[in-house]
Amino acid sequence: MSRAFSVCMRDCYDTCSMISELRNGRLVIRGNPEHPVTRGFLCPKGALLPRWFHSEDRLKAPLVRTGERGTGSFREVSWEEAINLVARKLKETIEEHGSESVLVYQYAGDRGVVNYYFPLRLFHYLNAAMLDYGICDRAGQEALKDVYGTAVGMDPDELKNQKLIVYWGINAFWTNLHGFMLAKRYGLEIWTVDVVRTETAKKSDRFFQIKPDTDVLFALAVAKLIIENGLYDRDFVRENVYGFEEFKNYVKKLDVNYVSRETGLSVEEIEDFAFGFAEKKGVIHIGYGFQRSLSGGEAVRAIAVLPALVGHRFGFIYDMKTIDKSYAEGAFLRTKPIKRIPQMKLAEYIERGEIKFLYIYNSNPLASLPNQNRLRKALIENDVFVVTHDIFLTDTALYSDVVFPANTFFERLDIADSYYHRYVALNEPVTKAYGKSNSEVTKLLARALGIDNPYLYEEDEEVIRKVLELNGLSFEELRRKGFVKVLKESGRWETPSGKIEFYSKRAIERGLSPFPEYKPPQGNYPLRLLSPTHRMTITSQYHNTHGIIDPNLYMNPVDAEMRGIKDGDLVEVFNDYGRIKTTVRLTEDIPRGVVLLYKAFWPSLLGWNVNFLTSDETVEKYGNGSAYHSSWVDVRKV
Ligand SMILES: Nc1nc2c(c(=O)[nH]1)N[C@H]1C(S)=C(S)[C@@H](COP(=O)(O)OP(=O)(O)OC[C@H]3O[C@@H](n4cnc5c(=O)[nH]c(N)nc54)[C@H](O)[C@@H]3O)O[C@H]1N2
Ligand SMILES: Nc1nc2c(c(=O)[nH]1)N[C@H]1C(S)=C(S)[C@@H](COP(=O)(O)OP(=O)(O)OC[C@H]3O[C@@H](n4cnc5c(=O)[nH]c(N)nc54)[C@H](O)[C@@H]3O)O[C@H]1N2
Ligand SMILES: [Mo]
Repeated sequence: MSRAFSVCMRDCYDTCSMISELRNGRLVIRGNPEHPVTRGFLCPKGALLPRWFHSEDRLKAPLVRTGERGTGSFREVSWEEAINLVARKLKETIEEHGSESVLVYQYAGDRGVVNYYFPLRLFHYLNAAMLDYGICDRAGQEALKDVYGTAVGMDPDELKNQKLIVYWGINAFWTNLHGFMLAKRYGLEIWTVDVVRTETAKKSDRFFQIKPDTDVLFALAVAKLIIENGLYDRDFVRENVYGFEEFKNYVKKLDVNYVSRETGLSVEEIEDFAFGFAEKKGVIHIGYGFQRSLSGGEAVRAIAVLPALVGHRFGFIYDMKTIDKSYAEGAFLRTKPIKRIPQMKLAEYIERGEIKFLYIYNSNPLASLPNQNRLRKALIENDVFVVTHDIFLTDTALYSDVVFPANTFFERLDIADSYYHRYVALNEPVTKAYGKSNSEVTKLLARALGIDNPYLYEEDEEVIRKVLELNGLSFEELRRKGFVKVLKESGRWETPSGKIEFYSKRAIERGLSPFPEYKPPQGNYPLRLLSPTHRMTITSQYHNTHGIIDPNLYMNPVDAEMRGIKDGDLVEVFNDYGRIKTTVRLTEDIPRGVVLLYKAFWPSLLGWNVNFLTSDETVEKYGNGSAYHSSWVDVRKV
């Protein structure tokens, strides 16, 4: 195979279309210049994909544990032995503890439609337990459904008709570079609302530096000023908004001086935001990052109101469900209802003895889940058989009984859509190196289990063709260009009233107030610990291959001085979940009362990562969404 279309399959907004080839045995990649959003340039971490692909560290043979869990004692075995062992254990577990004691844990380590979904067919067939996803964007999903009935917002191609975009709690220059460049290219004014003066903030026309967890107040105050100054779109609101009068009365009570004190924004800044946003009819890219806190859901509900006030039907960007992928997943193979286990409660369910067999792929929970001390203890102390399918010997693999080597997306056929834009892209194999794809392993397991259902043996290309066909798309067109845009009607508001609900009936049904509510953040340690993304990584990926790891604690100089800490000092960061030691970097980009450690390198590299300190509380009313940012710590010099 010489030239091929590839897709960067990372858990990333952009889902870049690329052109790949093998030259003298080395992988060479470049951006596909035809792709309207990703436009032929790669982000700095994507450009290093060949290094990841050729990494010497890639797993080459299946492993079976021989010593204590987590110590890395394994022996290499044949595929046949590994598959038979896993199949036998799976059978025994189901016979002894029932099919719901088997949990398949997967996430977006690779976003290929086949590679992501196909293994679920086997676990549906077995009636196994599955995740109720809560690690990433859940609270915001629930919040937007309360207001719009859906979390699917604007097609970013429509940015060309806009004047102002607000990046609210998203570091787009690092996490959605092509989106940021699109906004620039279309000449939009760019504002950022963040706690930290991020690269996005520095590159914005305006930056609103807000105190953590106070976004709900800020957004409500902006709404109040827009309404009370008559700057909202009266016709649009009259026709399309449910509960406007009630909402107006609700925000009337809000004292803007109080909002200013709580948020740390001056009254003038709040007014500037309100008046400018109304005048330019702003749209908002609502970040995934900032909603991972105890107040994230309430904040997203409040923010969601603003674009509607100025007349947008769907003036927010959050999620995009371009194609229906349910055929690939095959829930129709199930004969019992699904037992869903909240993703964030993995440790708790293991402790309770409800999970006896854990099958993990496309994810590295022993780096990415919070409260790692608890999770690791749960795995060591309870009787649970763990199988991990990964490209590398991650921490999760280290804690497993059997490890299957995975191949990469450069080695197989697949397609992917994006959660940001409306293009579906083709991924063709370029070459073969090590390991097997997720669907290959699924088929081997099904065979070893003696299952003869044809859906478990469907060829990848067949699955792809069928998914495309069900979505009215042609494989041939995809083959010609490498991508295809999915045109969709602008959606309807799937709320109980059929309108945009400023007074949310769904929220009431879920036991919440019809309006977003503010609760002052509270912690039992003085410093708020944020753990956002790093420019060069994807959560736990690439630290081992791109040679970049930033373990520094970032801190405001005033907080440091109070503790006798100087730039470069070795410090201990601690709370009730754990303690870690690292060097400190002082910067005024971080406000007082906040410290920052980037998420979430392999703990096996340095003996820790930020998730030894993060809170495993979940936001129950918002789908048990994660609350990483609602973690509190103190710091002392060592
Ligand atoms: N380079 C890179 N790109 C990535 C990833 C990566 O690891 N690295 N991860 C991918 C994944 S899985 C996801 S979900 C997305 C996430 O993409 P983003 O949403 O951009 O991610 P974060 O950096 O987690 O969070 C964004 C910002 O929220 C801010 N923040 C924290 N608390 C608050 C608050 O209370 N209010 C406000 N207004 N802001 C707050 C943080 O300071 C941070 O700058 O990125 C994807 N892309
Ligand atoms: N402290 C803190 N922690 C966080 C966050 C935070 O903001 N702060 N963010 C959270 C968020 S938003 C998310 S989405 C999660 C993400 O957390 P995870 O779901 O754990 O994602 P990754 O760390 O990207 O790990 C994906 C794994 O899949 C493997 N993989 C890649 N391709 C393939 C393949 O083709 N087949 C197989 N079998 N494996 C493959 C990779 O090698 C990697 O080990 O992390 C969460 N963790
Ligand atoms: Mo995420």
